[in-house]
Amino acid sequence: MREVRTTCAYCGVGCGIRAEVTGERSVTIRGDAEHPANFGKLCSKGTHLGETVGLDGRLLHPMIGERRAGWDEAIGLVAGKMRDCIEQHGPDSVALYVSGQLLTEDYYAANKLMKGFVGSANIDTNSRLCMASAVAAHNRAFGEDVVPVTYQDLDEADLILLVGSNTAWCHPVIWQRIEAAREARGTKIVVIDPRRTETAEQADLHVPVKPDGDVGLFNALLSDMVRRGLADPIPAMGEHGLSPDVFAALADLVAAHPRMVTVFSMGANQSVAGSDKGNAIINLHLAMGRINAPGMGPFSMTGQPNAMGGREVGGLANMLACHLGFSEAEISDVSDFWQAPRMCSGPGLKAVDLFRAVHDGRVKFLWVMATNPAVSMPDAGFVREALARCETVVVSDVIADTDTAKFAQVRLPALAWGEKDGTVTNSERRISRQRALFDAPGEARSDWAIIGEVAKALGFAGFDWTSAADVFREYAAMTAVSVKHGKVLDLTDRAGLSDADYDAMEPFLWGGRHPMAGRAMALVPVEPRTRAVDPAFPLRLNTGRYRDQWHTMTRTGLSPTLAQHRREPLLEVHPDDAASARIIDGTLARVVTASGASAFRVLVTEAQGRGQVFVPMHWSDAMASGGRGNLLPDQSVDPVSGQPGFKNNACRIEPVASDWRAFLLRKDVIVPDGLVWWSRSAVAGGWLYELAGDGAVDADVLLPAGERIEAVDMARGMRRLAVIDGAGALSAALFVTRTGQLPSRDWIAGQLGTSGAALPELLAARPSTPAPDRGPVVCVCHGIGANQILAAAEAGAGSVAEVGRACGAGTNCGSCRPAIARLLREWNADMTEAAQ
Ligand SMILES: Nc1nc2c(c(=O)[nH]1)N[C@H]1C(S)=C(S)[C@@H](COP(=O)(O)OP(=O)(O)OC[C@H]3O[C@@H](n4cnc5c(=O)[nH]c(N)nc54)[C@H](O)[C@@H]3O)O[C@H]1N2
Ligand SMILES: Nc1nc2c(c(=O)[nH]1)N[C@H]1C(S)=C(S)[C@@H](COP(=O)(O)OP(=O)(O)OC[C@H]3O[C@@H](n4cnc5c(=O)[nH]c(N)nc54)[C@H](O)[C@@H]3O)O[C@H]1N2
Ligand code: SF4
Ligand SMILES: [Mo]
Repeated sequence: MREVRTTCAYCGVGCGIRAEVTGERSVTIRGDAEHPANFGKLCSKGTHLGETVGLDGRLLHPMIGERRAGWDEAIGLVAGKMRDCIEQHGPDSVALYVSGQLLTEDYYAANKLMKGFVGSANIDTNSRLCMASAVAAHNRAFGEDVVPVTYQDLDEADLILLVGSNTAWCHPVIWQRIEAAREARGTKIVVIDPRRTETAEQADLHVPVKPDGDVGLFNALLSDMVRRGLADPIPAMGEHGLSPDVFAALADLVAAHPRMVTVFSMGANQSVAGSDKGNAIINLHLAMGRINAPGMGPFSMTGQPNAMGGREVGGLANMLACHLGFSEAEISDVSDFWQAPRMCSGPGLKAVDLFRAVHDGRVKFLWVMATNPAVSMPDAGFVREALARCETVVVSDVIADTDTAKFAQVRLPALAWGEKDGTVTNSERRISRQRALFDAPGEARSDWAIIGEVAKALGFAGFDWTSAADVFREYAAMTAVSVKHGKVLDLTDRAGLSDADYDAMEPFLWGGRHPMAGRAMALVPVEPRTRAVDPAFPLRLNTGRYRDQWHTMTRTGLSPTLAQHRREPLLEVHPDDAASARIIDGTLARVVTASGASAFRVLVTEAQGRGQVFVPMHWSDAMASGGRGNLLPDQSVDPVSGQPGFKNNACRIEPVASDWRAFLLRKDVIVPDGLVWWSRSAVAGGWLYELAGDGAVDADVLLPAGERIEAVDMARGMRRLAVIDGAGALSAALFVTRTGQLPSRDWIAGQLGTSGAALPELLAARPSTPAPDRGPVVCVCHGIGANQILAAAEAGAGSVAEVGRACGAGTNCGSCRPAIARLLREWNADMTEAAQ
């Protein structure tokens, strides 16, 4: 057994992990108590990382079409296609689309190749979909893309405004840190979000801003503070549309608490007014002098583990490396540093424009690294068309069959988390090491090394690094150029690190706690804008994330534990809107926009505002026939940042009918054909499929070969089939109903691959002496259901901590604590009602 200190694979909190390697591909994960980002805590995704390090579905060899190829051939082909394109159509016919899930070293290498050697800035990143608006706001206000606070300011704040952030689900360890501040110093928490999320439920005040109403709201707050004599007088056009009580409560809190941090995330950035939202927030802090001191400042939180690192090394098409822009002096200094033979001369295409250029043939060679644009780009149908038309698509990924990889002529196997080595920068500018736990599987290589090989095959000098440390030293040395141009980003003291120093490098902050102190900062006047309303699409479509899934599910989708939180993609809709569209909770419904349509399972909930619906972004062709959130948003972007407006699109909803519903358990992955709908989720030892179809049910197609037992339950309109293998174990089951309810899947899913149960039990989908129904799983770490939590409440547990002591729920990673709090609140409300 070996212990390795590394950093979590997922979000921008950047939690430190102590990984105990227990076998060839197995690992026990614990939080690193010494890491300043998390002090030992991890959320559900980090805690269950060990379930995603197996080799199932991995891309382990270079592939040309469906043929396995050697590295030399694959690199030769990629370099050859690139060279042909550059020679025949110029450097701008080549593009790279990269990702905040690359390490800084990978990102640095990709950016150097494109901007200094291919001679085009056509390299953009999925951070365009994520952080571009915050980057633009920082550049406009601070002259550099710098986050002016650290996590410690959250500990020391008296008021925290969370704008467009479902922190409890998407940055759970930050959420726990905020809750600790509330505990320690009574910090007030405000959530500004059109939806009543689990985060909003925990707040002191939920401000249900209308979609994209943030600029108006922050301008109105600023005017109110000027009126109170608390802010420098500047005219700011504001309008908020909130009830006067809610606005007054918010304004009073803001007025009363100078130590205020405003955290903003995708509800701010992913908007056609994203940059203006960022500046409206920063303006309030600047005008009130609430910046550059403990416990105060605007805080754009990053999403991906290395979104920040990518920004440092110039992953965005409109930046050079090291926070530099495209002035003549900057271009020439970067060119000198790289000894670049063919330096680009200006910004390249931003993601949405880049895929337009692929679509219309201006870009003929596209290399996609560590991102899945066929799923995650807006108007994904258009993006798929673009990929299908492109002459050469190269995909570097860790998974063999992503939706994007289907369009690739060449697939290159990259090292995954747990195998790769390098650095990431988190939301607070803290650089940490990711360290390898396992040997490289198959022929997989690190992304920087693959890029280096292609560069060398093209005859370029300056890519013969032999380790991640080599690349890091070069990047650190290059920050001398940013310093020369007056930037804060400065890693020059690390340029001479030895390999051993790099291996042992402890997490560190660049820029210190308040890097903007003493530097020039600017108010940027911004005004609210409105989008036109189309009567054919009367509802507003909002999209976002689930607590236990990561993006396009290529990795979290493999975890049976994480699947329990939400097994299917849901359309969340207010009861009034559901009633007008004749849509019933638990059935299927379609969301239709001008760009596309997709079907979801319906969840009717008052947490959703009237006139607004919400769907997740996670599901792909690999996981479901419907639930494809990204077929829906259009291509409109923020004019300054180029970031898509993912959170506010016009739509309508309509019911989806089917003759029958079913669930299917199998050990293997299938793609059921010709159904109205299907989706799959991981269970121990296999997959649980939810199905809906018309006409006859073809059990022979759905079930694998084997001894079959069957029962027909006329009373419930149900047909039940189980397949038993030679050893007597359950290898598949299919339960179909035309009119009634299907039984709970929990117990029977647990029987897959095991042989303990009697046949009548399998056909009943429950044991002969049923255990009490635990209800939907709330605590995934301990497998505790809602009914068990309610039982604890009934037995006297009055707080989340007491529930934990009674049944263990919420005592491991803590990601489910907001859900437990909600159950307790509902239970208390029911009791009060019953008593009246
Ligand atoms: N579990 C999980 N965690 C993740 C990720 C994941 O995939 N899964 N991804 C990571 C990444 S890359 C990112 S970028 C972050 C994203 O983290 P978040 O930004 O917290 O996540 P989202 O769910 O995209 O959106 C946040 C909220 O914005 C709200 N919103 C929508 N429109 C508006 C508006 O007009 N104004 C305001 N004020 N709010 C609005 C939505 O209702 C939603 O609740 O999460 C990171 N962490
Ligand atoms: N509707 C809607 N759409 C959205 C959003 C939204 O809120 N709403 N959010 C947007 C945001 S903020 C983001 S960040 C994007 C995320 O969208 P994507 O970047 O497309 O999402 P991922 O599924 O994380 O894709 C990462 C890919 O890289 C692979 N991978 C993992 N590690 C490595 C590695 O080390 N090397 C290589 N080469 N590959 C690797 C994974 O298998 C996976 O295929 O989605 C955006 N799309
Ligand atoms: S909050 Fe969760 S997903 Fe994010 S870095 Fe920490 S453990 Fe990983
Ligand atoms: Mo993101």
